[in-house]
Order: sequence, then structure tokens, then C-alpha cells
Amino acid sequence: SSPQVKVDFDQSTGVAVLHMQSPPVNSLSLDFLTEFCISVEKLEMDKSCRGLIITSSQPKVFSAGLDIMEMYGKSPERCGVFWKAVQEMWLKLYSSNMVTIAAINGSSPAGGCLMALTCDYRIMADNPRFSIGLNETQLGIVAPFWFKDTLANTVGHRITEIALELGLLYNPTEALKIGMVDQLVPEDQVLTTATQTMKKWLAIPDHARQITKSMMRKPTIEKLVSKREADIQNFVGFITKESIQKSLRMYIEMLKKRKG
Ligand code: CO8
Repeated sequence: SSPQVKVDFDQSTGVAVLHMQSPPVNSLSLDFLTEFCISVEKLEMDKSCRGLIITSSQPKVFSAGLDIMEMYGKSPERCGVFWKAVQEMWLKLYSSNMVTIAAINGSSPAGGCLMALTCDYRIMADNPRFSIGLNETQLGIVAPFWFKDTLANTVGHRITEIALELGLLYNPTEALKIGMVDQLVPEDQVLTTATQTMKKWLAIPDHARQITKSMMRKPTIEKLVSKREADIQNFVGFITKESIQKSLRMYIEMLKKRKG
């Protein structure tokens, strides 16, 4: 199958741009996550790569989050493998030594929002039709503790409490107001602004910035690392429940009906 991730690495600046290109909505399937993690790992190992910008090749959507079809009607074994890949994506990005910037050029619900939240900085297209947030409860599912921690580390406890319980999706203006994103720019300037912002971050000595980043994030990362297997069991047990499968089916049907 064709690559779902395209990486443009500029040797002269040390910055890589990773384009997610999995039509129609960059949903995070097991295949996608595997390819994504291999790409990020390669860049992480490359000493000449200091910055990573993540963006989407799809119009209107950054990432639709986890591929719902990976959670519907699948065996417990398969669900476990899938969840491990989701954990891996988060661990790789949240602990990256590179400067990471999300160039959010479209909607970014659930897992898409999580991916953006792992970055050091978020720039979003100022288009009121786009939305971002952890909307899990709207699907009848529960965002795991490390999703919650990542959001709380970004916007604080109280806003996280409201955002998660109601499964809120925010428009760009609201997202900026609560600090879920750091900057809004016109749609056609998202990537150029990310590139300019990257220069500012790369002006700081890597070593000092990396230790600081690690100091901020380490407790959150270690929490998942130490509970990884239990978290997989928890996901598998939850997602394979008949009642949860029913919620997912209704959500999938709603997505299809809403179309057009
Ligand atoms: N997974 C699989 N397929 C999807 C997904 C998805 N996440 N999102 C959209 N699609 C499909 C649609 O069903 C549609 O398929 P088809 O063409 O066959 O009808 C196609 O992609 C295009 O979608 P739309 O027509 O809706 O495209 P739009 O451009 O109008 O809208 C959106 C794009 C805004 C992304 C919209 O599709 C949307 O809101 N999607 C749902 C996003 C969502 O709610 N994702 C949540 C996933 S759950 C998650 O990420 C974390 C789970 C944590 C697990 C915890 C459990 C314990």
C-alpha cells in the first residue's frame, strides 16, 4: 500500500516536516501508527534532525483520531496490539528530544488532539469550521489517564475536568482561549508560521532545552511506562464489552448519517 506518512527533511535547517497522508481523515489505524512510529524513530535517531513539524496532507482534517474500525468487532488480541501501538505513538512523541510543533491545519478530535498535545507548541488554522478536543465521552468511551494527564499538563485541572466530562470539541478561538493551542493563523500560513516558530525554539541550546522538557514531562511518562500492561488490559476489557461495542456502533452510524 502507498505510504501514509511523508517526511521532508531539510539537512540545512535540521527540521523535518512529517505529513500525515492517510485519506480520507488520517485516522490512526494500526498500520498508520506503525508507519508513523517508524518514521519518528528514524528522525529521533538522526543526530542532525533537531526539529519535527507534524501536519496533514488532507484538506480540513489534521487527524480524526483513533480509527474507530480498529475498536469495533475486533478480537481482544488484536485490540491489545492496537492499543500498544497507540501507547507507543504517545510515548515516542511526548518524550521526544526533538522540538515538536503541531501545524494543525484541520479538525483534530480525540486521538488527533492527543497527538497535537504531545508537541512542544501548537499552531492552528483560524477556521471556525475546524474543531479540536478530547471528545471521547461523546462516543460513550473514556479517555485513559495518560490522555487526561497530557491535557491537564497543558490547560490545567479544572478546564480538563469540564473538557473531558462533556467531551467538548472547541473551535480554534475557544481552543486558543483555554490554551489547548498556542497560536491561530490564517489557514495558508500554518506551515510557514510553524517553520518560523521552529527557528526560535532551535536557537536555544538543545541540551538545556531537552533536560528541561524531560523535567516537565518525566513523571507523566513514567506513570504510563510503569502501568503499560495494565493499561492494555484495561483498554481491552473495556472496549470489548457488549455495551461499549453498541455505543461505538451507534456513533459509527451517526457519522455515516451526518454525511453530505
Ligand atoms: N475512524 C474511522 N473512520 C473515520 C473516523 C475515525 N476516527 N473519522 C471519520 N471516519 C470516516 C467516516 O465514517 C467517513 O467514512 P465514509 O466515507 O465511509 O462514510 C469518512 O471517514 C469521512 O468522514 P466525514 O465525512 O465525517 O469527514 P468530514 O471532513 O465531514 O469530518 C471529522 C471529518 C471532523 C474528522 C469527522 O469525520 C469526525 O468527527 N470523525 C470522528 C472523529 C472522532 O470522534 N474520533 C474519535 C476516535 S476515538 C479516539 O481517538 C480516542 C479513543 C480513546 C480510547 C479509550 C477507550 C478506553
